[in-house]
Amino acid sequence: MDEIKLLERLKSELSEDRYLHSIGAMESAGDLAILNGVDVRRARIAALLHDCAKELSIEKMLIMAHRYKVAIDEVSMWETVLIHGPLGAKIAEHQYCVNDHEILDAIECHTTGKKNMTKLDKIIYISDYIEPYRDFEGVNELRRMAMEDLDAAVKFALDFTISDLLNTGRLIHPRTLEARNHMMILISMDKAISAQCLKTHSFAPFSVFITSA
Ligand code: DGI
Ligand code: FE
Ligand code: FE
Repeated sequence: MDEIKLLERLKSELSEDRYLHSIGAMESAGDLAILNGVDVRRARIAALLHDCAKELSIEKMLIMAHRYKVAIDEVSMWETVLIHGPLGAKIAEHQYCVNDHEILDAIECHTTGKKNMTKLDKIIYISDYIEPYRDFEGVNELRRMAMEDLDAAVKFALDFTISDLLNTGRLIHPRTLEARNHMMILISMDKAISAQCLKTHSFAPFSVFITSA
């Protein structure tokens, strides 16, 4: 399906607000893709479809999860909002004819994140947060951060989500925690490598591990 057909179909499936949110995410994802050297078409399609399962009733979600063999883990059983990511990937594949696995993976993990996210995964995760229709305290700061440093923005957004989950007494999915820990380690490693490169004027990044061993 081309972008126009996807838009038409999605519009008929979603409420106006959710549709506008999806269009907003598509625009933000396109911008971030250019800045990060990611295929713009892929990023736009993934962002457009990321919430295609979000408005299904819980009954329909469970029926479709069964049909498409989406496993529902213990946390998602209690926090059913988490099902729309993995189920959305299956709906994108079977109902919107998307067969690009990088797009499907980005839709799948857009709510929790996961360990080892690709650049595309990160772009979809953060576009969902910063798209132009989103309005929460700190959103402009996060928008600026995302344009400058994708990893820092993803880590910030994961921290924000986790504190919100703690403050509101909800379950934290292991993938949310894994994503946050992974991003923190990645950023710390980058900092250590940059510091070492500056110190030694060397561009051999692995020297940091050799000298600190
Ligand atoms: O679908 P959207 O509303 O556009 O945004 P989303 O898919 O990022 O998030 C949907 C909700 O999922 C949002 O309220 C945050 C929540 N969420 C993210 N990670 C977790 C989570 N909820 C629980 N209980 N546990 C998580 O680990
Ligand atoms: Fe979502
Ligand atoms: Fe969303």
